[in-house]
Amino acid sequence: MQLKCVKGDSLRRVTQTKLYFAQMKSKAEFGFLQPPSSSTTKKRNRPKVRGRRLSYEGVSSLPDCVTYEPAFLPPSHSEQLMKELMEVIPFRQEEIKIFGKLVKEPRLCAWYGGAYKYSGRALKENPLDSVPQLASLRDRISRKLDLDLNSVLINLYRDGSDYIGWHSDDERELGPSKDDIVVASLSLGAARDFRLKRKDGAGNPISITLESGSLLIMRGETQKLWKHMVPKTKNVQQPRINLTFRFLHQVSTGSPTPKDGQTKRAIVRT
Ligand SMILES: O=C(O)CCC(=O)C(=O)O
Repeated sequence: MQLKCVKGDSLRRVTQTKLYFAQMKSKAEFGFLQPPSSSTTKKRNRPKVRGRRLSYEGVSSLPDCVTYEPAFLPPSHSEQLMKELMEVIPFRQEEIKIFGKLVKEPRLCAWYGGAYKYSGRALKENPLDSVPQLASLRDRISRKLDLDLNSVLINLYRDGSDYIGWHSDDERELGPSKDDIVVASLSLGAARDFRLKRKDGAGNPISITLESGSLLIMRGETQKLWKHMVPKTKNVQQPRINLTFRFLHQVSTGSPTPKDGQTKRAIVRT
């Protein structure tokens, strides 16, 4: 099995992850990818955010600008896709700048799309169409949303100790407009909690469990008004892949700015 561009601890954990997959392969069964969702939301494990107990009301409490489809892909498709992406995507552990200091991201990632900058890191253009599995997902989700998504940030959480902290995806290159940033988030593998909290501190944070094969769509003012995160957990030992499909303005190529919050074929596909 070929490993690309990872070092030290990352290499060890990716190797373990890949070994894990190889073992499962030999059992010819990926049923383990069905999430132990109840264990991730046990009452005693509910964390606090600034002293407040998180709400676990689930899907019904999501804001209007966020929708959740638990079974966008059937289990057999999700399992096959997870295996294939583990083989073909050259996941790397990147460094980002936080308060002027370079730190390793607590997960691995890969970028496919035009050039993009976030957290002080410049992501180079990398054609999404070079990976047929990604192109096919992009097309399917784009048709669903009637919007041409043209990029994807892929996160690999090797186990429950990998996470992503509070943030919003509000970079100016994202769209189709600044008041309607669309992020379509597909989850594969281990189920993980996903949290949302208002930037103005109003209300309780919300937490839902993102199942394998699920599609969470954030749009409208989600990125303007809310932050989101995937916390660490001791209850998850299996890997998870998350693909966040985005609409990226190709600023440098002078692509037209979309009108009315919708754009069709406005972006030159990478
Ligand atoms: O893994 C997830 O579900 C969230 C990923 C995310 O927030 C991001 O890539 O910006």
